[in-house]
Amino acid sequence: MLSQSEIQQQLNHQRPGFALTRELYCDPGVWQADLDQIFYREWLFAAPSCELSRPGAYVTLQVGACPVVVIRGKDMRLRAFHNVCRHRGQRLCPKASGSTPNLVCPYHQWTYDLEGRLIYARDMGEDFNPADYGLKKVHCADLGGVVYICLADVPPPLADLARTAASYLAASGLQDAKIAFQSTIVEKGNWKLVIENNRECYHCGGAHPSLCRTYSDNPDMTSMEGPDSANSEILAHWQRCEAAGLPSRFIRSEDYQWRLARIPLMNHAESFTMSTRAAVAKPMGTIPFRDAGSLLMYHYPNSWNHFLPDHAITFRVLPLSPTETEVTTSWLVHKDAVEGVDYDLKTLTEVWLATNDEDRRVVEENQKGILSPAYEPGPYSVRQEEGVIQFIDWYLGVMRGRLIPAPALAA
Ligand code: 3BY
Ligand code: FES
Ligand code: FE
Repeated sequence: MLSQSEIQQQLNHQRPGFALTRELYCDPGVWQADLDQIFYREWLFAAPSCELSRPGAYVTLQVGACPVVVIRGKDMRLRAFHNVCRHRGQRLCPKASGSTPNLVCPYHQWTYDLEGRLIYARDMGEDFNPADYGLKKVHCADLGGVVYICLADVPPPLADLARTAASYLAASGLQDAKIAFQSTIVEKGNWKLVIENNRECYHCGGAHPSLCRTYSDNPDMTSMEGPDSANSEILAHWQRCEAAGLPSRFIRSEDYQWRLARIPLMNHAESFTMSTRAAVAKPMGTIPFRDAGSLLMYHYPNSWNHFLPDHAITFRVLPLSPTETEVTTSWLVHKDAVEGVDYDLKTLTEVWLATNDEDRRVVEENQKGILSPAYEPGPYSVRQEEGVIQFIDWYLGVMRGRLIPAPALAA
């Protein structure tokens, strides 16, 4: 396990434009540093807000050592708490999601209301003050239909992303959505390999036969890397969409931590289906044409999303160990869409279920190769893997900035 200064050395000697060293992908010390410096400090995607539409609805997630619960209050506000009982530390909600009038600890039934206040604790004596034992708060924000949490005491600024997401997501109907299907898989690979894999389509032609029916693997056609890489077809798409009131142009944060862009699918495909037609008859939101393509949104370190006229797909990435990562995918449809009438679940989910499984295999094989003593970091393709280069630059920038070497003692 690398020490802090060995990690700094690895970060500082990283060759620009090349994949990371084996240690930076799979050393347990680096994994802990990734948790400490990134996952415990950055805003993380937790759930689509429609999963929490009613008071008492909750979702849980495990961020490194921290179990977290996000829950809708009676006042309709979303709150997040450490999912840890203030009595003897039991994990409060063991389920991935559910609905409850109060949070009742399964161990000795200490009971908290939806605002995190302790409202019941049996036989704790005269001096016991329940107000001293409320749940510990975690920052929580709903960015126009996607809920983020942050474990830091002082979270990084969110205003730019919040403003942009609110305007880009407004037409996607996320407030009037429901979860049609959810899948959670474990990929036996480091979380950075999962994100890297998502940030390029160099592998798509070889790995994703069903996705490639609708999603172009030509980097110019997906404008992954910036507005300047957009070709005339994308520019025309943006013009058409924006004239119809849909913000679409590529927009990102200065440090590349997040990006939104609405890209056309191939040959006016409507959705990620085998037929290329919409999967859901009842559209989401107010997008005025069926071939508006996919609004792509990524946010490092743990999410990418596709918002389409007929459905949306959110992806949540959580590191489980140096070489294991959980990926939860949610398919959202209009809340009034009826399965079997407005949509068929297989048609809706088959392309991304297959794509996720294909990506899982790619990531697992990548991890296996990197664990070999023969592994040597190779160069990224600037044309095909610019998105990966940007992610790695973001990662290195954050880690180098935060793992600052201890200053020498003043003489
Ligand atoms: O989900 C994405 O963002 C796309 C689809 C395939 C690879 N990736 C670039
Ligand atoms: Fe929760 Fe005892 S640990 S009530
Ligand atoms: Fe892929």
